[in-house]
Amino acid sequence: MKIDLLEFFQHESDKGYLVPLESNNNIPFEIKRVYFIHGTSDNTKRGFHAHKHLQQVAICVSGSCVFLLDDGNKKTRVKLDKPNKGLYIGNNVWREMSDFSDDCVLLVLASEQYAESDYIRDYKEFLGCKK
Ligand code: T46
Repeated sequence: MKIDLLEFFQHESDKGYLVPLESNNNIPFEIKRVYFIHGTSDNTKRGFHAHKHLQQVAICVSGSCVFLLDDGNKKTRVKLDKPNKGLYIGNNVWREMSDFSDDCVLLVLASEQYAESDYIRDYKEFLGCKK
C-alpha cells in the first residue's frame, strides 16, 4: 500500500516546539496546496474517496483522528495523534477519516491544486480501477 508514517524532526527549546516542513525534503513531493480540517465532532466521518494522481501528507497539528486506508486488497487503520507525525498517502488509496477529537486540526499538504476530476468517490469504481 502506498502509505508511509513520517516522523518529523522538531526543534525543542524552553519556548516550545517548531516543526519545519519542506517540499522534496521531509515532505516527499513539491507542496502545491495546503488545507486544514477543524470543527469536526467525534461522530463525523469524512473522506470516502481515493485520488487518481494526488499525493498528500496529513498531520494532526492538534488533537487526533483515525484514517482507514484501503488499497483494494488490504485495509489498515492509522491514528494520528502527534503534531510531529505525518501520514503520507499516495495515489489510488481509499481513505476514510473518523474518531476526530474535539480539538482536532487536521493539516494536509498536497502535491497538486484542487481538482474534483482527480477524485474517485465511488467505492465500486475504485475497486474496478484495481483490476
Ligand atoms: C482528502 C482528505 C484527507 C476545495 O474546494 N478545495 C480543496 O482543496 C479541498 C480539499 C476541498 N474543497 C472542497 C470540495 C468540497 O466541496 O471542500 C469541500 C469538502 O471537501 P471533501 O468533502 O472532499 O473533504 P474530505 O474531508 O472528505 O476530504 C478531504 C480532501 O478533499 C481529500 O483530498 O484526501 O480530506
